[in-house]
This record gives sequence, structure tokens and C-alpha cells, in this order.
Amino acid sequence: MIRFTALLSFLVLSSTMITDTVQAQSAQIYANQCAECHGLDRLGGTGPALIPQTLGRMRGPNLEQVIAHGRAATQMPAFDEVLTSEQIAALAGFLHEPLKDVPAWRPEQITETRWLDPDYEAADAPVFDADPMNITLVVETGDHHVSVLDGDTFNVLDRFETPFAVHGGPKFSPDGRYVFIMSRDGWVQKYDIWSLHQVGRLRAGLNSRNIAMSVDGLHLAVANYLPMTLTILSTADLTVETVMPVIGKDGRASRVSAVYQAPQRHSFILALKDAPEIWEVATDPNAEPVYEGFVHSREKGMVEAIPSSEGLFARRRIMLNEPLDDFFFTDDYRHLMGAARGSNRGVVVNLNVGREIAELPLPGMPHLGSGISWEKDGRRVMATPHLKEGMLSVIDTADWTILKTIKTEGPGFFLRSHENSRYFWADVFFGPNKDVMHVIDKQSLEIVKTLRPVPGATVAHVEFTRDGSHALVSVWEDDGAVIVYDAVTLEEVKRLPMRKPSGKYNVWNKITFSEGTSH
Ligand code: DHE
Repeated sequence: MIRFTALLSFLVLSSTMITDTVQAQSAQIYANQCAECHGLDRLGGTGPALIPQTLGRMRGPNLEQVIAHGRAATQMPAFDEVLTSEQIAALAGFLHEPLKDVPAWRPEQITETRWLDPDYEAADAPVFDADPMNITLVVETGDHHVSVLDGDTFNVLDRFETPFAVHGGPKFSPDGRYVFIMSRDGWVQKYDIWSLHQVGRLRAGLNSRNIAMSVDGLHLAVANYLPMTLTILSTADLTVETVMPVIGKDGRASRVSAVYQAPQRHSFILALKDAPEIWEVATDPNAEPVYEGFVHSREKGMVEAIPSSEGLFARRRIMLNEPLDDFFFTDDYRHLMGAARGSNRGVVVNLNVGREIAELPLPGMPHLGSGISWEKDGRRVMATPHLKEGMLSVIDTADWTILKTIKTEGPGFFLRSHENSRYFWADVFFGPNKDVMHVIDKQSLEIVKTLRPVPGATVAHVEFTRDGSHALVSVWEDDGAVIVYDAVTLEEVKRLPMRKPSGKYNVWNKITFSEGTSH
């Protein structure tokens, strides 16, 4: 027995030693081959950060293949002639290990990354003839660029480079002149649409989720997973206004899943990944409080502070039963619907009284962040896709009942409509029918047409022109396209070649909070 235990300890010890040696060798290979572009600390440089938070979601060709064969149309070279396949596998394993030390990423460190483009000169008026309110930006994830489209002629006015792996919707200034774009590595880029020129950029987080702008256009909030903070920047000059550590009521730090602008409330609303709380952060200390029943809620220990009584960026906590990380807001921003990732439940939270007021059975992982709303039979309804089931749920926001479940040809990711259109468009992002796009009548809730523009190619995400006359659809492939459809006849009008176009964002629809678009 003693001998067996000694053998077991020996085996465990030697396998630990082998693992340690492989790790040390991989760290050395990393330092020799990768650090120059990706940073000695793996937090990125000219290349993106190589940490589990960003690598974990790599789809398609896996990490080992990228190391071996490089990435087309990027600076990433192939290493299959320099490294053996064992070394490549070990290096990939090393990159999937969490960082031992995560920098605090304090305001001073963020400020050091701030870069203002020396060639930028602000134009006095738009340098193009197109309607500046009908500009549509197309994020091209294939080669990390944005195309600036004239929404009337569909000509490309400019195509500029973005930081690596942009995620979430860019956010426009209230006058539609400037746009802010965020990458998963936490870089925030400011671009001047009038001048068709980049203004500058800085790294607000190390692994970030999305951004939101305050209703007055003065502040830009960046939701971070790494470190667990909310960074707030001045939109005027990209300086840091504050970095808020996100600590739950129980004292534990939480990642921020997303941050949203709540215009009527003059606040940011934060979804916390690891704490059963929603945070509301005041962006105008002089705004009237909108919280009916506040005292009642405070007595019950649910609401911690009135933002307006505590000044700019004061924080209010709304306690929940479990963390919610995907939100849909009603048009008046009194209510939000939230869902926990992986759950079959939607929860309605009344933001004024600060508590959960209803629950909805929503199987198949509802993707509430993509929800849209419209008027049907005098009632305000919303629709949401589901990430794990081929269906859309249509919900009455007056009493939170499910009006209809629409069967689709597979699980979808995005919905889009426009107040001037009788239809909403729903993609099928996952499964064998990822090449179809459903067009659905907003009143009958019936699918009226199923488009399959490029058999076998993923089609997803729709944006309308300012007047709702045309719908733009992404062919989400590296040699992809944006297809322009007549939004009434549903006929194709034009096809613009693009590199893996993902989201598209029309200035007017975004700054007016069009009811058919996510905010
Ligand atoms: Fe997104 C928006 C979260 C994966 C493309 N995505 C958003 C928003 C959130 C979110 C919270 C709203 C932010 C905003 O616009 O301000 N996304 C998540 C996830 O949690 C999820 C499922 C997992 C993850 O890795 O983060 C996820 N998202 C993806 C993708 O895999 C997509 C398809 C490709 C990609 O680029 O990463 C993707 N998400 C998008 C796009 C938007 C978006 C294009 C903006 C939609 C819009 O019309 O506003």
C-alpha cells in the first residue's frame, strides 16, 4: 500500500514536472516568436491580445491552425516551418492559460495609450455631398475595416482601418457627426464622419464588451470583463473621466456584460455578469429623478442611492434573484427584460421601483439584446430571436404575455425593422439554413418571404436606410457582400462586395432611436 502511494506520488510529481517544462518551453517560444507583436504580457501590441477571454470564442479554424498557417490578409505569419506540431500544440495550450497577473488598468495606464491622429483636421462642413444623416457604416470583420456608405447612392465614401475585432454597435454623437467604435481588446476609436477621418483612439479596457454614450453626448462608457470595471471617457477628447471598479453588494468583483444608454433616465444601465444586480449610473446630476416608489424600495433595501442626489456617475443598485446579462428596454425605459445566459426564463424588471415584476417562459436562450418593438392592434409588442431554437417570440409589453411563437428555419441572431416598413427581417445564423433571411409581416406575424441570396453563405444582420425604403443585408463571408433590397418589393437592387461584413448602422436610425433597431 505504501509502495503504491509512493508510486502514485512519483507519477503525479513527474507529470507536474513535464507540464512545467512544456509550459516553460512554450513561454520561451512565445517570448521569441510572438511577443514582438502580441506583447510580452500577452495583452496585445500591433497584434491582438492572446488571452483566454478573447481566444475562447475563436470559431472556424482553431488556434493551432492559425499559428501554423497564419492569417490571410493580416500581419500574422505562418509558423509551421519554424515550430514543430508538438510545439504549436503546446503554445496553443499556453495561450489558453489565464494570465497570472492582470494589470489594474488604472486611468494613468489607459491615458498612456491615448493617441490622437496628427493628420486629423476637423472640417467645417461635411467633405462630401451625400446626406450626412443617411450615412450607413458597415463593419467589415474580414479585414478589420469600416466602410462609410452614402445611404442614397450606396457609394463607398471612405474605408478606414479599425482596431482588431470590433464588437457591438458603434455609437454616434447626438448630432450624428462623430462615431465611436470598440474592439474586444478594449480599444475605442473616434472617427469624424464629416471629415471622413479618424480622430484618435485609446485602450479603455483589456477585454471589453460594448460601449454606450450618455444622452447629452458628453460621456462614453466602456463595459469591461478585464479588469472588472466600467471606464468612462470624455467624448470630446478621449480623456478618462473615471474608472469604476464593479463590486457586488457581497464584496465580490463582477464582469460587466454590457452597458446601455437610458436616454429618458439620463443614465447608463449596466448588466453584471457575476452579481445578481443591475447598476444604474447617473450621467446628469441635474436631471429630475424618475424613480416612482423609490422610498418604498429603499425601505426594502433594494435601492441604494438616488443618482441625482449624489452627482455625476453616482451609482444605484437594483437587486435581482440571479445575474441577468442580456437586456431589452421598453421605449420609455421604465422596464427592461433580461435573461440569464443559458436559462429558459425571461425576467421583467421595473427600473423605477427597482425590482423584478414578471417572469416569462422563453425556452432556447432568448437573445433579448436583438429585440425590436412596434405597434400591433394598438398594443406595443416586441420580438426576440432565440439562440438555440428556430423560433421567434412575440411578446405584448403591456401584460408580458407571449402573443405568438413564429417557427423559423433555424436559430437566429438579429432582428431589424423600421417605422416605415410593414415587415421585420430575421436571420437564421446557426445550422444548415444559415443562408436564409425571413421577412415577416408585423401585423399578421406570418413569414411573407424567405430569401436565400447566396446558397451556402451565411446571411445575417439587416439595417434600413433613413427613410426605410431599402434594407441592407450582410453576406457574412470573407468574400462577402452587402446586398441592398427594395424594402417594399423585396427585390435585390444592388450588391456591394465587402470583407465579412457584420453589423451595419445608419446614422439617422441610430440617433433617433428608430423603433426597429437595437440601441
Ligand atoms: Fe454580439 C451586439 C453580446 C457574440 C456580433 N452583442 C451585442 C451586444 C451585446 C452582445 C451585449 C449589444 C451591445 C451594443 O451594441 O452596444 N455577442 C454578445 C455575447 O454575449 C455573445 C453571444 C458572445 C460573445 O462572445 O460576446 C456575442 N456578437 C457575437 C458574435 O459572435 C457576433 C455574431 C460576431 C462578432 O463580431 O463577434 C456578434 N454583437 C454583434 C453585432 C452587434 C452585437 C454585429 C451589434 C448589433 C446591432 O445591430 O446593434
